Amino acid sequence: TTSNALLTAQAGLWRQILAHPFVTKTSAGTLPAATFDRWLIEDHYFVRTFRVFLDELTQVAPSDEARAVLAGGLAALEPELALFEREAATRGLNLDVEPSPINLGYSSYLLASVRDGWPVGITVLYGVEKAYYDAWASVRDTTGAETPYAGFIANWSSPDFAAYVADLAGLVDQVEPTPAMHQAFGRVARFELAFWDLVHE
Ligand code: MP5
Repeated sequence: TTSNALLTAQAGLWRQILAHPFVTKTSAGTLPAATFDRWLIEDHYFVRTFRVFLDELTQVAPSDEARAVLAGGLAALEPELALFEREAATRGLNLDVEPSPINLGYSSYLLASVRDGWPVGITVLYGVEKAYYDAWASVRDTTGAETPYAGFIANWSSPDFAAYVADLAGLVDQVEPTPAMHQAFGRVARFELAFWDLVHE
């Protein structure tokens, strides 16, 4: 399938995403509080831009089926942003901070990718969500109930999120893979790694 071809072409980077110390330390509860805070602030900006991206991608979606899948993703962002804002308030964090250049680059790339049309845009969406699902699902069953970040891990490794990512793969699979799609998927994989490197360093 097209989704498998995209993943296979990035197998090396994908392994690094799953094994990233940010993921393993979040799961183990050994992530320094300041590292999680940094991620929370950066990712809040990313998710807010992501909401605009989903909205704009919906405008170029080719079918009712695709629009329905994307509407589900948009709806899930409301409780997700509420989770970010609750956690930031609890931790006394100011979310209104200038994002890092890597975050600005990734967020801006999301929006730019829509101009390349549906095949590239849905590839980017699939890559963004698949990276988070695969990373957090890989530690879901070994994360202790006492870990302070369990709610975040659950958000991206739940059966509902798994079904959404499978629906996105189904939409990608309706398109024949192109070099532009492979390029976009590789960009997402590199941005994901750079984002975690940035907050983890
Ligand atoms: C996601 C995210 C998952 N929150 N942050 C990054 C850097 N990549 C992917 O996207 P969403 O919208 O939270 O499901």
